[in-house]
Amino acid sequence: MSTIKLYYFPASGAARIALMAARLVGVPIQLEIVDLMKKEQYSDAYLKINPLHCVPTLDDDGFILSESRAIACYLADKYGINDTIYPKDPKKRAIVNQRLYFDCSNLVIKMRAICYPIIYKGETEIKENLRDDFNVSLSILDKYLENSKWVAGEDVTIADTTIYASMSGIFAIGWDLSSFPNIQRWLKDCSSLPGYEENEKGAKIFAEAVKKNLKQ
Ligand SMILES: N[C@@H](CCC(=O)N[C@@H](CS)C(=O)NCC(=O)O)C(=O)O
Repeated sequence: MSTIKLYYFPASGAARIALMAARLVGVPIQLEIVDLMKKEQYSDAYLKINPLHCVPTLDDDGFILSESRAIACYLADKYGINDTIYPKDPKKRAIVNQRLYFDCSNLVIKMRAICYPIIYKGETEIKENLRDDFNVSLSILDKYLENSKWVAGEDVTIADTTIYASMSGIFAIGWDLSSFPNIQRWLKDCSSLPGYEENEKGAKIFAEAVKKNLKQ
């Protein structure tokens, strides 16, 4: 098999979605760091492979793919050795897809609304309405986990690695999860996922970038 490259930056939750999917699938990848702090995503070479100038981007022997969740699905489809992490059964797969879309269209939007103004725009506190809004989304995630071990059923799937990678940055700032017992239980289970430690490193960098700008 030729080398699969993943253009990556540790603090990026999106990049860690792709990384954790690769670790879950068990396919070897070579990480190519794109330093967002140095604006390397705007280099001519990178813009050629990803005009959206963001990480992650996958290069599988010349097949170029961006969008973290699309990368996760592709890796599971192409290299997954079992049928559970991204099921072929249409209904099971639909639930995994629903969770992936819930992550990108809801959880991440609300997480970014809180964190990005603090990291990039001089905001120094978490606005109450944004906190409440994010907690509403977390209550939905908690509900999904009420009757199942993992976010899309009894088996671990790429929906778990995705939501975990997405949310671990904001959780690492010390988000109050006391009202979400099922999320707390799931987070403990996530510590056994492949790629967990690598993800944690990046999540901590992200959380530090938020915390250093927050008023004490
Ligand atoms: N929907 C995309 C989002 C990717 C994204 O926004 N990546 C950010 C880091 S989390 C980035 O590279 N930003 C740099 C830029 O947009 O210039 C995905 O999930 O892959």
